[in-house]
Amino acid sequence: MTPKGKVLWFTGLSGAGKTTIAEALHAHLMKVKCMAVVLDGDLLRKGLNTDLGFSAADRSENIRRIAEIAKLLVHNGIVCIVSTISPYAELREKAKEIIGQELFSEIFINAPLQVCEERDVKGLYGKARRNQIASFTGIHDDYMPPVNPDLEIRTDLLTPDESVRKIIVWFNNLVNT
Ligand code: GGZ
Repeated sequence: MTPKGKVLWFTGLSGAGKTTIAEALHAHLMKVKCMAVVLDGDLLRKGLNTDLGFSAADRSENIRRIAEIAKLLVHNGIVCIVSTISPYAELREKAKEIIGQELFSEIFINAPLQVCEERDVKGLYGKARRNQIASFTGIHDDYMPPVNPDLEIRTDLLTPDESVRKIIVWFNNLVNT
């Protein structure tokens, strides 16, 4: 039987809008009776992944664990909206391998670093610039943008509402073809 679930893997810089869009998309899917969960990197790091930091090895383990959870959920017919920076292409490839290519879509939540830094919703970029946070993505650590994402959302050009609507249109097309 083909599972009805899908994994929508959001990748993007801190402050690009991943969490905001993930939550709004989740609310929409639940409203239309589509069972969905959000797996948010920042929240998981406060519980399941509290032992992990931001070295390359720890980011890799973080993504591996999140991909394994998404795999379990998606095989139960659940739409998983994963919201993590997942900064390196190889990490996202590994997640795709774990989950299975046919169930995995990569969605690039894209805003230029300068815009994310100006937003600085949590004050993390300021701390990173003052070296109060080490290995911060975009400042001391690389973010490799997806080369060929399934969908790109430019949050510097679209409102949050427009961003979510664009994903919904794309998602409806994905599940109905
Ligand atoms: C990147 C950091 C860091 C460093 C703390 N680098 O925007 P946020 O705050 O709410 O989400 C970010 C979160 C990153 O967790 P992920 O699991 O998404 O990262 S990864 O995919 O790279 O494993 C950010 C906060 O944690 N944060 N320190 N040094 N983001």
